[in-house]
Amino acid sequence: MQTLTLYTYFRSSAAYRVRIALHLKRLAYEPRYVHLLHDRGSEPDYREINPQGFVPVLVANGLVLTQSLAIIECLDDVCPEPPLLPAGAQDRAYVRGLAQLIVCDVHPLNNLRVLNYLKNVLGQGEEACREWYRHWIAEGFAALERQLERRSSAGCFCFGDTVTLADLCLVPQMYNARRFECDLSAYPRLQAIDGHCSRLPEFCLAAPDAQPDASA
Ligand SMILES: N[C@@H](CCC(=O)N[C@@H](CS)C(=O)NCC(=O)O)C(=O)O
Repeated sequence: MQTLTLYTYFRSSAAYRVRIALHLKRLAYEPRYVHLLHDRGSEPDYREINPQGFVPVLVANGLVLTQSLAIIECLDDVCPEPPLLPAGAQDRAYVRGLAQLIVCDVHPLNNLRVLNYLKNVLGQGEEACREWYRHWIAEGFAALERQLERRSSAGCFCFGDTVTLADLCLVPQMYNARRFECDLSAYPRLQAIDGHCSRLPEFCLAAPDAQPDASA
């Protein structure tokens, strides 16, 4: 991959997943900042780039790639080191299942457009929206914690001793949960994994507060 441009927003957890992958793969990229709260940033018409209006988008050698999991798996295919999925078919499915629990079943319910709809169209107040947010985090995290407990693979990460796709999805969701003051005390495994990941330089470089647009 020669030229990589990432459309990103510091607080976007989907973009955060891709930033971690890019740092783990040691792939340099040019960031383009899309301010989700300010009419999709200064891009002339961001929906020309991504008709959904979401970040992240990765433009790789001129080709527009959307959807964080698709982007990360593409990076993993093209730059296999370090691998973000285990070798065996069943283990790969297991790790993808953990990732999708977050990406498909938790994150979309708490997306900006959903919160805006609750607030602006259905007339829900700030506290009701926060309650909604916390509810879906609690449901998803409880299931994920149980799933990790059941498999109880030794190691510091979601799957054994190496970082996988599941960790790339968990850490940004933990960041979101803290931002919305969710009670995380019932998820000791998730907290421990998040703690291990957050000490790795690649995760630190990708973190929201480390992004130049965090202070814009
Ligand atoms: N399934 C997409 C979700 C992308 C997504 O929801 N991005 C959020 C930021 S984390 C966004 O752009 N939201 C804008 C909105 O909700 O209006 C992915 O994994 O890339």
